[in-house]
Amino acid sequence: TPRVFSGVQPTGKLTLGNYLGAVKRFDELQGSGMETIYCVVDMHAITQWQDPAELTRATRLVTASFLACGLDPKRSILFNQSAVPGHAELAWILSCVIRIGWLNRMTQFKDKAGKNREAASAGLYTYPALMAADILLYKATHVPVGDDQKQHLELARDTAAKFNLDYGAPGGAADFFPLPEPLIEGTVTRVMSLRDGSKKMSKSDPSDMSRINLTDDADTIAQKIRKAKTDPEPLPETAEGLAERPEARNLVGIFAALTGRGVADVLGEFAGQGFSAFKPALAEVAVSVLAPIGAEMARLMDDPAEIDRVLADGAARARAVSEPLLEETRRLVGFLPR
Ligand code: AQP
Repeated sequence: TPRVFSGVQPTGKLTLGNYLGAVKRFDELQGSGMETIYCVVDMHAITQWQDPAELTRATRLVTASFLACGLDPKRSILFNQSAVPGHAELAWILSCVIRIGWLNRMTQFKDKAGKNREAASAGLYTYPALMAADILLYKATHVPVGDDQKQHLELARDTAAKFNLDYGAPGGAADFFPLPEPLIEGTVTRVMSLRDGSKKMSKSDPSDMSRINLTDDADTIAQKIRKAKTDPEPLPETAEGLAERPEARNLVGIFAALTGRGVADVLGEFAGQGFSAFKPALAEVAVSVLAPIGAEMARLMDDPAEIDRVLADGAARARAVSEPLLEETRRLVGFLPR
């Protein structure tokens, strides 16, 4: 059966980018006939130092946003990565399959490590091995991600193919790991910062004005949209008219994604109007989608024990799915049976 796996790091509050690029899609895939496994990837989060108490809280908060966005523990396996030790074990095996040259090409490492690469953690560098393990541990076939994760997913495919080659042959294991397909779909696959149309909206951006958080209240959302960077031109008639206007394109794309309308349709309504008319309309749409999600998250966060129970139950199911596959992987590598 086709199986979906994806994860989100508990490195802060989820943004509108995480929602439109990932979690909204996770929800839609629950009804697709594919098995769905969604993970709060706390082990990825510590590739850059996290305050421990904050990490604990953010792990519950991301789980609360999963639930508030419609992910259903009855229909999906929802768990946190560190509760299933197989992720770390398979990551080690795969880091011996992955070549250093592959890692050296990863643009996210270059972005996140900044100028002083020598001072970045080794975990930040080998992050793609853990990400490949996350997916292959379940033999997942489909991975919904935002556009920024495309390169890591290609590396996961290359890793699966090389493992199959290195450890395949006698016994017929040549296609032991399926090559996972990226699902990069939706009206906006990359939501950009509200302050800079060339940077993606990110939960770790130092400026809170650059993003809309799922927990922002109505006034904050309206204020952030009012202050969002734009240009002085009115909105164009067609999508081509947005090509050289990254900030305008971003806001129109967000409007379209939130309302489930096409960009052309949105421009049909707003062409010729300036941002003083468009921004209040966008704020209204954003508040109507996000306010109920924020309210439900707040309600769930009042009962952390219930969130922990959901995660523990999901982790037990994730272990049950992955353990036989991991045992087979150990056998292929030549480790003694347990
Ligand atoms: N701006 C975005 N537009 C569309 N999709 C996005 N995603 C993230 N930002 C955008 C998608 O959200 C999923 C979870 O991301 P992650 O938490 O694993 O880490 P990330 O990609 O590094 O996201 P952030 O928000 O930028 O976090 P930080 O600031 O901690 O690095 C992924 O599927 C991602 O594509």
